[in-house]
Amino acid sequence: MSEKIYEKLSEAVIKGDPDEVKETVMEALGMGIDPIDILRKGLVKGVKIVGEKFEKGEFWLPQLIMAGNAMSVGSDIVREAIERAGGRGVETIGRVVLCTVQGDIHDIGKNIVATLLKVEGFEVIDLGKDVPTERIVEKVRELKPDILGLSALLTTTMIRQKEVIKALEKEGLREKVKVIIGGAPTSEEWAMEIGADGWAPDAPSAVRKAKELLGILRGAESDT
Ligand code: B1M
Repeated sequence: MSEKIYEKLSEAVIKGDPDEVKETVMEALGMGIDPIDILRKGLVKGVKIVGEKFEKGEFWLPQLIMAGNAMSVGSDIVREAIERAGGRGVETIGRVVLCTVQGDIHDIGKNIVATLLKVEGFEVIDLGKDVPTERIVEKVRELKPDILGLSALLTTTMIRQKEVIKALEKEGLREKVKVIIGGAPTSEEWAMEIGADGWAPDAPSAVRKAKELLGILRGAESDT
């Protein structure tokens, strides 16, 4: 039964139909399906297929845009459901400043990371997308976060993650904040190469990594 709904979700994203996405996400939530599964097994699966088709030249930019919009509609509903279920109080376990780097307007994944961090008790200050390096550094100085999260979805923008770390070093701020990076083209190797403190392939791992870096979770537990 759930397999069918995941397929329906994925197809609605591929079609770029926000109404169908909305309707199906609501249906899935009504069935009691875990919001994270709705994302992973339904919406993300669909958007990945769209990305592959775009890469092969089977889909064009308008289809990518339509799928992106449909995905945003769906993930916004899922994020609200996750936040509602989380129901956290005012106490926070750490402050995170998060953004998508300059030149990059992909924010669906970054928004999911923000939601899960909030649900797990982090205070999240989301600077948005296409954020210039200077502004990120300025915000680190001003807000003194425990963690800085940098998302990049393009091979042409992941270099900005390196630029931010260099700029933090130059401003004497690098030792004051842990840096976590993520986004489809990034990797553990890239994180090590640029001197980040951590890398995460998806939103739940980003939460685990953040906790691990703040000593809330031990290394071994973080692998589970
Ligand atoms: Co774009 N796009 N796009 N796009 N787009 C990709 C990334 C691409 C891989 C598609 C492809 O060709 N296969 C390709 C990049 C190729 C490359 O760089 N090698 C691409 C391209 C080329 C482009 C344009 C250049 C197209 C053009 O204009 N010709 C353009 C660039 C615009 C710009 O940024 N300057 C563009 C535009 C767009 C849309 C606006 C239409 C739309 C984005 C809408 C939006 O974000 N609001 C869009 C979309 C939807 C995609 C794909 C299809 C899906 C991205 C997505 O939302 N995935 C994407 C293909 C793909 O990724 N397979 C593609 C779902 C999301 C939940 O996953 O973002 O990976 P993701 O986030 C995950 C993890 O990566 C991780 O956790 C998240 C949740 O689990 N994560 C972190 C992310 N950030 C993290 C941070 C962390 C930790 C983990 O710590 C801080």
